[in-house]
Amino acid sequence: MSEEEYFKEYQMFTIPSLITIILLIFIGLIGSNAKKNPQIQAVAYLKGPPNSNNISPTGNVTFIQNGRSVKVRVFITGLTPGKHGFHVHEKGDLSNGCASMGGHYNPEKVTHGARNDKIRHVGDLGNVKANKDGIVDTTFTDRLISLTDPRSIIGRGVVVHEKVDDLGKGTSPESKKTGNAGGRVACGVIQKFQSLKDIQQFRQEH
Ligand SMILES: *[C@@H]1O[C@H](CO)[C@@H](O)[C@H](O)[C@H]1NC(C)=O
Ligand SMILES: [Cu+2]
Ligand SMILES: [Zn+2]
Repeated sequence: MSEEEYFKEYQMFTIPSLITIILLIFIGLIGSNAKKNPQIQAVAYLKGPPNSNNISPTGNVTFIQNGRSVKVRVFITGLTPGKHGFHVHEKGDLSNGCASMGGHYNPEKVTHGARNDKIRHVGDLGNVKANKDGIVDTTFTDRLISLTDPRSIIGRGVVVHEKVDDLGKGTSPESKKTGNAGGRVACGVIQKFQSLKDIQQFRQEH
């Protein structure tokens, strides 16, 4: 082998392997970043038809997976003052407004209950309380809903009801099914985001 031939062969070997090494370092960096920031977030933007005062409820609900529990942040305006049933419903289907979102998300086929009950629908998040100006601004943590499980709530619907959810403690049979929370005044589809930047992007586009 001449010196020139040797050099060519040497080059052919080193350049592709250099590229491979650089790629591997890159993949490693991306991987370790994903581990450092495992937060999975989702948002539902809520909207409803105008109420008797000609006000349309609007709002947003943010979900952040935190280990096995999910932090839920709720902002809503335009509600009537007082408590309103607040659930994850089975379908993220707005084709017929909030009516097409199906029933409470209930993969275990159990009875309706309160958020802190042992037996409840996965989607049973209790009530949110609007102040005298019709505003809800609240945060809570739930251990049953999830953004990662096979039973994830991503792609399903958030529904706010006209009336208070009796949490399954009422006397009518309907109590153990829906909590007698009445009509649906606002709803939205739960969408997954990797970062706050993605959420801002989505807001600008909608
Ligand atoms: C939700 O609404 C509140 C109040 O209008 C706002 O400050 C917040 O940025 C919104 N969050 C998202 C994720 O859109
Ligand atoms: Cu509901
Ligand atoms: Zn329920």
